[in-house]
Amino acid sequence: MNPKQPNRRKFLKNTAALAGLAVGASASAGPLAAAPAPERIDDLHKYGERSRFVTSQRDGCLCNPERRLENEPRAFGMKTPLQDSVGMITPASLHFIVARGYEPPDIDPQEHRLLIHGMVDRPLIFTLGELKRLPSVSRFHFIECHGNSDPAGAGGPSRLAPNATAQDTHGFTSCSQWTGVPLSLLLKEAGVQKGATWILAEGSDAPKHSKSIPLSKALDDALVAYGQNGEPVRPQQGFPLRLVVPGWQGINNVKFLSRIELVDEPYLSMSESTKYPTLKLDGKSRWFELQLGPKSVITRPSGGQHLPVTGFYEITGLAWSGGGAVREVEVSTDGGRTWKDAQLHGPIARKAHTRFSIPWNWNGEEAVIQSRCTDDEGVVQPSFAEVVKFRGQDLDFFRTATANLGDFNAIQPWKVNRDGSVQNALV
Ligand SMILES: Nc1nc2c(c(=O)[nH]1)N[C@H]1C(S)=C(S)[C@@H](COP(=O)(O)O)O[C@H]1N2
Ligand SMILES: [Mo]
Repeated sequence: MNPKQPNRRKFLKNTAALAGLAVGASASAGPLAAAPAPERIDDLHKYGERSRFVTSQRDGCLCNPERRLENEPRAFGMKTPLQDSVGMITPASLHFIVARGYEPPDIDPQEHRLLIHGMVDRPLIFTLGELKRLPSVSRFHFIECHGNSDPAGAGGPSRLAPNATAQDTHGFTSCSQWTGVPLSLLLKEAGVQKGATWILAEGSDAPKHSKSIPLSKALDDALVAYGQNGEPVRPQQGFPLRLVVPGWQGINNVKFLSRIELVDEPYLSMSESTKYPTLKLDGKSRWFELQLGPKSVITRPSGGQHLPVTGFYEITGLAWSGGGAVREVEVSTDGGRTWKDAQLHGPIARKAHTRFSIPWNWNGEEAVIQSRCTDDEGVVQPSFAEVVKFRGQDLDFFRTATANLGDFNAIQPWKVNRDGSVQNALV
């Protein structure tokens, strides 16, 4: 045994910050896999795949476990592994999925049509080819389910669990670059009639998911998207056409978009009433509060991760808001007593995920780390205590609620324990 070994180990520990750089550790490539078969190599040259060592994946849950109608499959949700994310874009394969229990329809884009009708001068039918001839825009936007990060209802148990990951707590948000035609352009072509105040957007999946959206929003920045991160929108995200309604609750972003009707009142269609837990006919629910508030979450270090040594770490995460661009993100490493400005990584796009980071030296003591987003409109992300107070609820309410409340945007604290483990510290 080499007597110098223990000292060397100690040295490594103490200079943990630069351990990866300072030592000429034996850089082994590890075991090599057998080369793929020639046909497989040809395929990979044509359409790539990620390394077999990268295993990050979506994770599933049943959003509403009880069936409400006969013959209705259970709605399902698959969450994005935010804890593994880098940058601001979600790869399409990892974009979260919320579906009414049905697999994406197998739509032939040649056959697909978009109908615009109702209170218009000229009802129009567009093929995909016709839409692609029109002037296009590409914009970064997040899509977030209003149930994301909600500790109430079905999301509760895993959301509140000490071992919850950022995927468990915040995985119902993703960000893509969407390419398509501004809806305002299509509506102008059709000629919106006086008196029309809402649109009803409908998809062509089995339950014909539909949603009423105020005309003002439709004319403002809604997008009829056929592209996602440089390729056609994926089936799980609404191939071949989806509505993108920037910064508003996910439910508005109708996938497999096939019909837009101009109407003079909201329709409260089946998917936006019976399937929409926020809307309960109890006289107290907040209807038509559609814009999502400022939110952020530290993705590294985050729940379930582990800090192997003391010393330097970059704290990094994502911030976003339906209120526009992210103006500022502050980070606290002392349980919210003091806050420091994090660095925002560009491009900082409106109603898009924004990556932030801040350097941190972990001294080995217990630490509670959290982030706080302020958006363009000056709205600041609230603490859990503030949300509870504002809504007139208590913690038990969150533990026992049977439905998501929605729009829960409280600050997410993670606790770093002395042994380097990181856990959910929301409650
Ligand atoms: N056609 C259709 N559009 C839909 C849905 C659906 O089930 N069918 N789910 C809605 C809900 S509730 C959300 S949160 C978003 C999720 O979009 P994603 O699955 O692309 O992440 O799509 C919305 N649009
Ligand atoms: Mo949703």
